[in-house]
Parts: sequence; structure tokens; C-alpha cells
Amino acid sequence: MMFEKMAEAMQVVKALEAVYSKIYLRDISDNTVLYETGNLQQNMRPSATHTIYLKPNDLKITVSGKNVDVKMTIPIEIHGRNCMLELSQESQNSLNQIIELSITDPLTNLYNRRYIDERLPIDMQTCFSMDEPLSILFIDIDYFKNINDENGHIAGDLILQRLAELLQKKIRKGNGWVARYGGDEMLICLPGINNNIAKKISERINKAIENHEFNLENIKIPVTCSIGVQTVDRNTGISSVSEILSMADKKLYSAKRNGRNKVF
Ligand code: GH3
Ligand code: MG
Repeated sequence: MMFEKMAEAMQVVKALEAVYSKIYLRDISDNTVLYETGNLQQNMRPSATHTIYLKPNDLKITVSGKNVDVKMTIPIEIHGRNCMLELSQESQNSLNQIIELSITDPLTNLYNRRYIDERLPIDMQTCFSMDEPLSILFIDIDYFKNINDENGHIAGDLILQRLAELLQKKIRKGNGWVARYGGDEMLICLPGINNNIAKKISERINKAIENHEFNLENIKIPVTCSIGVQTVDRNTGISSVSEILSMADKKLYSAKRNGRNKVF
């Protein structure tokens, strides 16, 4: 493929960026990089629809663990200069990593609010269609503001992380999932679990938190939580996520009002 001007070649490169995650354009006489994705602020996508024929001379596929990287090199000529166009395609795994990041809370590594909003309606529908219950545990640290005020925000962050680890250990994968609803409020979803069992699980979690040693620089910080438990099934007449969350929140509020470190 021959281009009269650099601008013409750049139009093609910019169009290819819609498909390829990384593009290099090199002058092969001295290996100088004429263009690299992300390093040039230009908007030169062709406005008209047209077809360009490019003949690759090399296609390299590298498999490393779960990653598959595809790299293609295409010789082109720009205004008499011999150049090489390198096109790299990010593997599907990178896309999965991006999706994973979008549903993960960065501080605690738990699922985030977006995951709750997307996953909870699916789990509710699945349970209702199989005539099974679904339980929600709303867990909130007692007087967390005081913990922050007395020990600092960084200590507060560490407590959130340790609590997240503890909660994840308590819920076996496949039995349910743990998310950070926001601030010091965590949510556990237990599909197929009735209210009786959900309350027992909550009591166990409550005691485990109370007995856990949250040690920061040799200082033991007492941490307790209040838990609101809400169970729904297809006869409860609740189908929206906001309704179940609001009911669980009311239970949590009762636990707080009744002295905290309690399950309601
Ligand atoms: P209650 O027993 O009623 O739940 O009291 P509380 O102090 O836990 O409740 P409140 O809602 O007054 O305070 C929550 C605190 O959580 C306030 C906020 O600064 C803190 N917080 C929220 N997100 C984070 C965070 O990511 N890191 C830290 N360190 N603190 C946070
Ligand atoms: Mg709190």
C-alpha cells in the first residue's frame, strides 16, 4: 500500500484505532516511531466510507497464561519512505479485566454498588422462578465515624479492608456474594436462603466481627456491626431492588436503635 502523504496514512491509522488497541507506525530505514497510539492528539478519521487493502506480512499470536496477544505487521510506503504498521489487539482477557474492575470496589476488593444493581434483580428473578427465598444482609459498622476520628482515616480504611476479608471468608463462593454498598455499609446476598438460616448466619458474622482482633500498630480497635436481615420470596410482593434494600435498611435501623451490635 502506498500513500502520497503522511496525512493520508494517518487517516488510515486513526480509522484502525477503532479496532486495534495499540498501533505503531515505524520508518524501517532507521526504526524511528512516526506514530504510537495515545502519543499524538490528532483526529484524522476519514469521514467518507471507503475500503483500504493492506497486506500483512507477519501475524504473531502469543499465548501467555490466560492472555492471548495478536500482533500484525504491514509494510506500507509513505511518500517514498518504507514504513511498517504494527497492529496489536488486546486479548479478550483484558476486556474481562476491565469488566471485573468496573464491578469491584477498589478499597475492599468486594463487589461494588454497580454489581449490586446489576446482579440483585437477576438473583431475585432466578429465586422467584424456582420458588426459592432470597435473603439480604445489610451490615453497618457501629460508630465508624468515632473509629476514624480516634485512629485516623487510614486506620479506618484498614478496618474496612479487614472486615471485607472476614466477610468474604464467612460466605463460601457459590452460596452468595459480598459487596460494599457504600461507606461503612456492606451487603451480603444469599440466594435460596430462608430467613431462619439468614438470621443464624448473621448472628455468626456478628459474633465473628466482635471477637476478631482488629490490631493496628499494636493497638486493638474494638469493632462491632449491626445487621439488618430481609428475606423475600415470590409471594412477598417485592420485585424491585430498591424495595428489598429499603426493607433491609429499615431492619438495620432497628438494630441500631436497639443498642447496636445486634441482628434484626
Ligand atoms: P452508626 O453506628 O450509626 O452507623 O454510626 P457511624 O459513625 O458508623 O455512622 P455515620 O454514617 O455517622 O459515619 C460513617 C462514617 O464512615 C463517616 C465516614 O467518614 C466514614 N467513611 C465512609 N467511607 C469511608 C472510607 O472509605 N474510609 C474511611 N476511613 N471512612 C469512611
Ligand atoms: Mg456505621
